[in-house]
Amino acid sequence: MIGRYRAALLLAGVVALLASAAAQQTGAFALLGGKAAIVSKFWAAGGSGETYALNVQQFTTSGATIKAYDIDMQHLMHMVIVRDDFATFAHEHPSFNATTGIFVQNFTKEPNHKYYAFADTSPKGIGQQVFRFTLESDGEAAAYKLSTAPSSYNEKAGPYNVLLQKTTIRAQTPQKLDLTVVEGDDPATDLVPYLGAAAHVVMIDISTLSYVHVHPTLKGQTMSMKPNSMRATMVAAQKAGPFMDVTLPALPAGVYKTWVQVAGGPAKTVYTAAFTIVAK
Ligand SMILES: [Cu+2]
Repeated sequence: MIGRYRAALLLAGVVALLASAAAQQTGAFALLGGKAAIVSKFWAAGGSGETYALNVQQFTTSGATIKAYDIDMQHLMHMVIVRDDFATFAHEHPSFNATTGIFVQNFTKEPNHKYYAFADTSPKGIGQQVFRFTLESDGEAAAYKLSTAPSSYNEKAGPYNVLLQKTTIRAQTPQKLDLTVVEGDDPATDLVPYLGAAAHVVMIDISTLSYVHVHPTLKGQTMSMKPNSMRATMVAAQKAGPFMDVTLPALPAGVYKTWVQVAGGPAKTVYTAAFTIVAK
């Protein structure tokens, strides 16, 4: 039982911490199915206007700064930043200072919204760790209504349409979904890998804010339509898609805001399609 005295001390400590420079946050572990093995700290330093430097520094459980990270998907850290209403999605790659062990990412927010930042790293010898932080709203947070209905299975991403096999799925069951990228009426022919994967899928549970990040794989090379041209597409090493499988882990029942990122076109531009997937 925590006595009144201890509670008061605790409160004083929290107040002191909040008052300290650039209020540090300890991240909440967010990787679905994973376990926290490190401690992750975050602070946002204000610059001009709505632009902030988002800092992350991570520690072993004994308090040593972690400076050795494995490269995952071509980067030391992936930072996903979503607005409180899940209407915006950013996938950034913070710069890393190997001397201090601090990652920094500049981010421009919109007023009257808070944001959730997910820092995804693989500390050497530990494996994947994802922590969530909150970038608070300056000014009163705007009211919003979250849609909890499954979205269309067909959503736009730049010049493409991304088609998921379905957006209502079974909870607590690993499953595979078809993912197809089309341009106009035809399967897209100019997709390229993005960060070493055919596509990237990030899902965030709107109530628990837990995080899932999976990489679709290319379907086998036997296609029912245009076999010759599709085969030609597949064998060229720098191509990706347009027919893929997304393998999902067993997901708790819930509503998942989902972003599918693909790259393509002459400039290898990255495009994002947003879905709402309901697991029940
Ligand atoms: Cu990815």
